[in-house]
Amino acid sequence: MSIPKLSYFDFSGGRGEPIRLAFHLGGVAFEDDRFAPAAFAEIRKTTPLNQVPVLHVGDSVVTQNNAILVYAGKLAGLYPQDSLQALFCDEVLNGLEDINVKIGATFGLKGDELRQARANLATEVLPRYLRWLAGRLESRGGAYFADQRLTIADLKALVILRWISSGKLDHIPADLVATAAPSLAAYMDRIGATPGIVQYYAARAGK
Ligand SMILES: N[C@@H](CCC(=O)N[C@@H](CS)C(=O)NCC(=O)O)C(=O)O
Repeated sequence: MSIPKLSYFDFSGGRGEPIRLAFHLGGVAFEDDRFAPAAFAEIRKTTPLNQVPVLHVGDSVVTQNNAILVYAGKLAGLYPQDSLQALFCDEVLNGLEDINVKIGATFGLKGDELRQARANLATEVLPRYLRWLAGRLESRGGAYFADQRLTIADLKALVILRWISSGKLDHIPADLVATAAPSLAAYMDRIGATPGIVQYYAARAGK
């Protein structure tokens, strides 16, 4: 079978990025098919649900980023083999996906509508999820979300926490993670300092 091909936007974030990180960290060969956001209107016409990411594997074109991420995590050795630890990992993946959906629902809004929707995210919705994540992390020992080691849950958490903290989301304060869940901010910095992750972004700098 040929190597899997992941099609996603050419930026270092979003639903495709944890999948890229998992393949990279696991040394799994894959085709990193990136396209400019401006090309999405055309590319989406070719995908099963008019969405990305999609993974081309064998004769199949597979949708749903968490399912693809679990597959990548299994190939990369970054997904728990123990069923209970896998459950803990999946719970965090799906909670994080809720965050993607809730922030995504505010894209396209403008003016006061955007301000209000983002204020609701910043004051209620995101702090609730961030505190929940911090609680989960603490209950698993404080270092990782599952399996007492780096898993795909940590990769997805890193990507989303960095996004929330980027200052690029209008009306979402860049210090939201630090103020709502300080332990999660420290966790984000620690996971981000994982040598393979640092090396990945160093290699991507300037591309
Ligand atoms: N349920 C899908 C959602 C994928 C999704 O919404 N992707 C965004 C880009 S990150 C997209 O393609 N949006 C266009 C649309 O939904 O029309 C998944 O989990 O992968």
